[in-house]
Amino acid sequence: MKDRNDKDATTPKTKGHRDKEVDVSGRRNFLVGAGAVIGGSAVALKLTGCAPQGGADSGAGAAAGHEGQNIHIAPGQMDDYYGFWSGGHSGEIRIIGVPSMRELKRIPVFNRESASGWGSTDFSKKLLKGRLAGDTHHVHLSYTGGTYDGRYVYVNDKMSARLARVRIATMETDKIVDIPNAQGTHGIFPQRHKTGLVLCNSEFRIPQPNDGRDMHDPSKYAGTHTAIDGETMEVKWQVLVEGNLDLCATDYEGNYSFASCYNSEGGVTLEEMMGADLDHVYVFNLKAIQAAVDAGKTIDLNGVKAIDARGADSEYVLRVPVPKSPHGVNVSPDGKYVIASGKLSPTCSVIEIGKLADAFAGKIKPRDCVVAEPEVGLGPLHTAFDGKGNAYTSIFIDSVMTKWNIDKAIRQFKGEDVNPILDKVDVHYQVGHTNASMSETKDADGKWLVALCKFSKDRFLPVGPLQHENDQLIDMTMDKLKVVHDGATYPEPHDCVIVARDLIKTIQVQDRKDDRFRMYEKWAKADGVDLMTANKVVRKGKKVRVYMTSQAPKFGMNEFTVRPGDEVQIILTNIDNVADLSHGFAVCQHDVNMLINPQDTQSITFTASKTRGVFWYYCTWFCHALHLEMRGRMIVE
Ligand code: RUQ
Ligand code: CUA
Repeated sequence: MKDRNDKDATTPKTKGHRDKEVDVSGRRNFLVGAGAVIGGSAVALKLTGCAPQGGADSGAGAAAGHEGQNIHIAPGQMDDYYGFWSGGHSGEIRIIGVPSMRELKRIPVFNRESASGWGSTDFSKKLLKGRLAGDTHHVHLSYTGGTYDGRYVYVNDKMSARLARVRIATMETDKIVDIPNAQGTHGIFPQRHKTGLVLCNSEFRIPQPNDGRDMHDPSKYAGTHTAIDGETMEVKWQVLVEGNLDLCATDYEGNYSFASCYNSEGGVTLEEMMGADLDHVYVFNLKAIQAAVDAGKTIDLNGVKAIDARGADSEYVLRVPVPKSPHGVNVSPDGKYVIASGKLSPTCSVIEIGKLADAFAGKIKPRDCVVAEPEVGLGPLHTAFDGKGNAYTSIFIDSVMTKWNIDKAIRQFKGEDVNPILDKVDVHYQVGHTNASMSETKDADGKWLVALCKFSKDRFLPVGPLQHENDQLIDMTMDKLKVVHDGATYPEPHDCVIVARDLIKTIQVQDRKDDRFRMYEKWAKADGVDLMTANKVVRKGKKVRVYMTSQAPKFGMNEFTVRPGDEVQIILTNIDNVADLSHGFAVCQHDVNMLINPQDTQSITFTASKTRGVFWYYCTWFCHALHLEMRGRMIVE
């Protein structure tokens, strides 16, 4: 949705833009008027070019008598929540402390990362299969009983249609799976009663199979809704559909998964995608699909058991009509409603999950499951919840967060004269995703709301043509929403989840029982060495394995010798058994650098210099007063 041209056009001239007297009402009137004229058409998107809004304190004031929450985390104190942020086209995940909004860690996933050596180490190369770029949008944690169970984090790669998993104990990526028959894997969501399956949407339709057939006949293209086992990370089944599946959500019972779906026209250009008045929320009947898979009623699609559900509604897929191009789908914490945010329509569509069984049975029309359609503003994208019956929708074009009440919206839809809109607060600017503390669980607690703004414009010191995104923190405990913090962030977190800190348990020293160590132990056994003690060079022809230990402030070997052009594999075990005592291993002139945490083993393979000489290896993580002395020589002779 980001339009760089618009961004240029709206960069504030220089000063004056923080002045209170800047008139924002003119711009709002303009937008609202224009929106009314063009209705839900794509032209609305061009309106992202807006005048700068009010300054730092343009957020609505606190309700009288309630000061709101304290966001200041004093030195030595810790945050109440872990925020898991996707890193967008950086290909990573970030851990942010909430409410301080301090960045606590970056977890490399689909990217190459110099400090840790992710993308260079043998283990990460095995997972990445030579690809070093990714596009993460959606992070979700594994669930048990409707809330986070502290086992895993899952994240999508839109670029190469992959799903990755991070183990929470170590916050390290441990599996990456390719999703066949899919491009543009976008929305993902784990089952919430128990993960279980992780459902993955393909946003781009392709010929099925994509082997050169049907390339010039887009009417034959299809998208896929894929189920992956969150434990084994195996692809279990796929359902073929005709639409572009965007965001994903699951219910709390294990019955359904949901996908917003645009481009019901089946177009391949923007113009072609804008013809119809309606698009859909697709409802996937997981039990019916599983029964068909178990009964062998599937086709084989590149080795995947698939159901072709294109065309009409069936026992597998129901299409609930909603206004054109819905984007976010979010399920309320009470498990009752799916809320599809309108994007091109100024409304949210509220679908009552309890009515879906009747719609699948043909007793009511799919559209009868829509029980409310409140007007929330221009360009609604995503919705968060406070667990008290209120919804908070990010409004892209208006640059606001809208707080609204679900029950009131339903009553209004039935004809009652009530206004479901409770508050709007300006955010800066063009908010994409939003989420709230524990909002994606049954334990949504209504404390902190985050607006992930796509543009920051005038909010930070300028740093050249590429400006930061702006993650804004909002206190949601008062009647009025209040923006309390601006957080500059590197491109481009799409989504986040905010998790109560007591649900996250990590280890500080590697657990040698971890599966990852079996690989190194196998090699060591074959070479007759013990990883924890060995400092030894094992040569097989041109292949040289160097087993080494590290213990502050020394490597187990002061030098080792190889021959020009050898394939050298360093297998390094950090025998330090102390929290926060990590070492690094870098080799001069060889593009080699990796991290080895306490009690960890990592390995990296490279080609030794073709010419003879001395090449120092050294520790890259400050580990000891004698850290700079922690080094040795690779002698190539
Ligand atoms: S989707 S706003 Cu991946 Cu909304 Cu980005
Ligand atoms: Cu070991 Cu620095």
